[in-house]
Amino acid sequence: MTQRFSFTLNATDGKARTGVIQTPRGEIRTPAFMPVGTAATVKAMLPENVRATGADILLGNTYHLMLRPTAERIDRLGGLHKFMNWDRPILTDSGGFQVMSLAALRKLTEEGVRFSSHIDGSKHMLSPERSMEIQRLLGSDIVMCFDECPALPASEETVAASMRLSMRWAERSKAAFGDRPGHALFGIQQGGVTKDLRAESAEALRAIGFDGYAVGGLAVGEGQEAMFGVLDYAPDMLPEDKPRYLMGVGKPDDIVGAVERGIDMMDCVLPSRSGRTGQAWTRRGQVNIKNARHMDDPRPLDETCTCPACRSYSRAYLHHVFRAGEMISGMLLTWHNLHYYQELMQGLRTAIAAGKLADFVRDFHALRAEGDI
Ligand code: PRF
Ligand code: ZN
Repeated sequence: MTQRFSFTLNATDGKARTGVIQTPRGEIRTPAFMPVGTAATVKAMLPENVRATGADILLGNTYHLMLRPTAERIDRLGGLHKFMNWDRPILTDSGGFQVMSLAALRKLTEEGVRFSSHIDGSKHMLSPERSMEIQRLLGSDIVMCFDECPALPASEETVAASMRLSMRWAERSKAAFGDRPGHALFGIQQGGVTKDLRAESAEALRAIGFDGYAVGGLAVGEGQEAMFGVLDYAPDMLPEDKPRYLMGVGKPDDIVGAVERGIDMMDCVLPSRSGRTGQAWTRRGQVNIKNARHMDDPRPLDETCTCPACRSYSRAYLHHVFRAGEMISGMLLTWHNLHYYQELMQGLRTAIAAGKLADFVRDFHALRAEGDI
């Protein structure tokens, strides 16, 4: 029999958890970081190189792919995995969040959202039913419910009305998704920074029943302290035996704080995007390779890192190719950043399994406090 979708918890340390999500396309070790492959590519990286950094799963986007090259075309070409040459699991976001941040002329109704493409102005519609259809055509392994995520700060009435709409859409998403063995559907909790609304949302999602549960609506302008405030209680409201996914987070210290609070999965454009703008992330924090202090520096970005950028190139070279606008700059820094993120996740998994997360987190913060040298 084919492997179905399942989640096994192997160990906990405080609220932190480590385990494995089994899918027909392979295992996802948790806590997991998912590199973002919005347009059917993790920018500047070959899929085999993304895998070499330690990624078990990628994230793809309904919004971008429905506009270009379209979900129907990807389906005719054999699905997203074949199209982009990545045969491991793919999670797809449902589109609502991206419509609200990228599309022009959005019109939101109970039915869904009508919008104009940010690429060519053409008119489109997304609804729970259409989002489920697109994610099915793409061949997504983990499908996200269609939701709406208000930017913060917003009034409590606005957040409550939006959350309740998302919960009605969650029910429609589940009905439209149907029964698809080996594929998972995740619900998305909303409710901003209001505990009662988070509880109401979690209750609504649990009543519908999902294969996993996301904490949505965070990292949208509230700041780390407020986000951690919500994460102090929100994951506990979700079923213990299902994966918990924090959407769109974050910086390395956000990731560590989220894992300490019981989050199992995360995604963020940060390591890939900042690699293309000359920002590197290391054990000692952020390094701006554009800075003139690197111009004559023969040392690697991080002497303990085993990525190709650190094994074979100096800071002086990385600085030079960035300044010269050479494509290898984005390639090397993206590779380093994704390698660093995956090494951080492996460190967290190992520490949780050993019951030594507190020591790991102390060392993580201590080295960053020293800064780049
Ligand atoms: N909902 C969806 N995608 C998202 C978010 C959300 O709330 C966020 C919030 N950080 C990022 N991506 N569907
Ligand atoms: Zn490196």
